[in-house]
Amino acid sequence: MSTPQDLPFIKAQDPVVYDAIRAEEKRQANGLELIPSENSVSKAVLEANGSVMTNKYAEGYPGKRYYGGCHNVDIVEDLAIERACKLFNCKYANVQPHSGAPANVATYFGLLEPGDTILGMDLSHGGHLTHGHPVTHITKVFNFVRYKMKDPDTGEIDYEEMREVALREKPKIILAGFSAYSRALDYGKFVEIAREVGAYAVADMAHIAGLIAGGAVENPFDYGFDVILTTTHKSLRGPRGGMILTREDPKIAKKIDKAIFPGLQGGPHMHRVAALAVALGEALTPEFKTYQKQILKNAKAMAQVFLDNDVRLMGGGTDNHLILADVYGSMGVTGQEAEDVLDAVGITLNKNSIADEPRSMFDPSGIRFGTPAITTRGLKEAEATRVAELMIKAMKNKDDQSVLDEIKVEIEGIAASFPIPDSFV
Ligand code: DSN
Repeated sequence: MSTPQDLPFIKAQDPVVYDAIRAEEKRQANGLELIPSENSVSKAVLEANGSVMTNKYAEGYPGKRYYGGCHNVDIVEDLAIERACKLFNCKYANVQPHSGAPANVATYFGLLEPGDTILGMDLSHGGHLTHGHPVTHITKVFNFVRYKMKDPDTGEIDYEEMREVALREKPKIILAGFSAYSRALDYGKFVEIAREVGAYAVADMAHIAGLIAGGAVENPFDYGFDVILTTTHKSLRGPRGGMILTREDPKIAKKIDKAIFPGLQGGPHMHRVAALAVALGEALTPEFKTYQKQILKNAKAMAQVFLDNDVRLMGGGTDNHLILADVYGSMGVTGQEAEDVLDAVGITLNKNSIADEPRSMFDPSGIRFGTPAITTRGLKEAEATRVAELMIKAMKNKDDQSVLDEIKVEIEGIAASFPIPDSFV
C-alpha cells in the first residue's frame, strides 16, 4: 500500500510547501501515470534521497576525494558502482552525473575533441535534444549528423544510409538511443559501422535502462558497445540522476571520470548516489526481472488496442515500454487535445511530434505513452488493455462531459485497486 511520507517538520515550518507535496502525492496516487520516462520509487529509495547525505561535499571519487569526512559517502558510491557493473555486465561505472543531459555532454567531451562529429538519431525520428538538436549549446562545440528511420510505419532504421553518412562524415561517436522510438535497434550494425569508421559505439539507453538491467531487452554491451549512458529514474526506477558505464577499456573509463569531475560537475549529489545504490540493489532482485518483462507485455497489450482501433503507431507497434500514436492523423484529435482530455480523466501522458511532423511542435499529431509506472502499480495485460480502451473512448468523446465523467470514475477505481507499492523487495 502507498503510505504517505512522514513530513512533520515541513508541515510545521512551511505549510505551502507541505500542501504542495501532499497534493502531488494525491495526484500520483489517484491518477494513472503513462509518461514513459516517469516511475514511482520505493520508500527505501525515497528515504535515501531525503537523507543527510545531501549535506556532504565529496568532489573526487571514492578513496580520492578533495574533502575530509567522506568515508560514509564512499561506501554508498562504491556500492552503486559495484551494483551497476553487475547489472549491466561491464567493468566501470560513473554514478555521479546529475542527470541524462550532463551524462551526454561529459561523454562527448571525454571521448572527443571540439569540432569532432557525432552521428545520432534525428530528433524528429525519435532522437533526443542532447543528440544534437540545434537549440542545444553542445552543437556549438561538436558537429552533429543524423540518421533516420527508413519507414516510420515499420520503424526500421536506414542502416545503409547510416553507413553512407558515417563513411562520408567520419564521426568519432555513433550514438544509439532515443526518447520517442519504440522498436529494437540492431546493435550489431551500429558496432559494425562504428568499427569500420573508427568511431566509439555509444548507447544512450535512458529510456530502456531498466529493461536492459532486467534482461527484458538486449544489452548493447553484448554487441561490443564501448559506452552506455543513461538516466536512472525512468524504467530503472531509481532516483533522478545519470550514469555512464564503460564496457571494459580502462582508458575510456578514465576519460569519462575526468570529464564528469573536474570537467563538468563539482560536488556529486551524494543523497542521490545513496538512493541509486538502493535502487540498483532492488534491480538485482528476481522481482525486478519479472517487473521488466511485464512492462513489455503491458505495452504490447496497449499497442494492440490502438491498432485494433485503426490508430497509426510509429514503428507499427512496440518492442519496448513506449508507444507513439498518430492520433491526429487517425482520429482527428491533436496531441494537445488528447493530452488535455486524458489529463481530465486522470491519465497523464505527453503530446509528441510524430516522424516528419506535419503540425507544430506545440500542438503536434501524436501522443507518447508508456507502461513503467502503471506496471510498478501491478497492472497486468487485462488492466493495461482496459486503460487503452478508455483512452480511445475519451479521445473519441472529448466533447461529451458525461462520458468523460464515467471514464474518470473508472480510472480512479483502477488507481485505487492498484496503489503505488511502498516496497518492491
Ligand atoms: N524528458 C525525457 C523524456 O521524457 O523522454 C528525456 O529527457
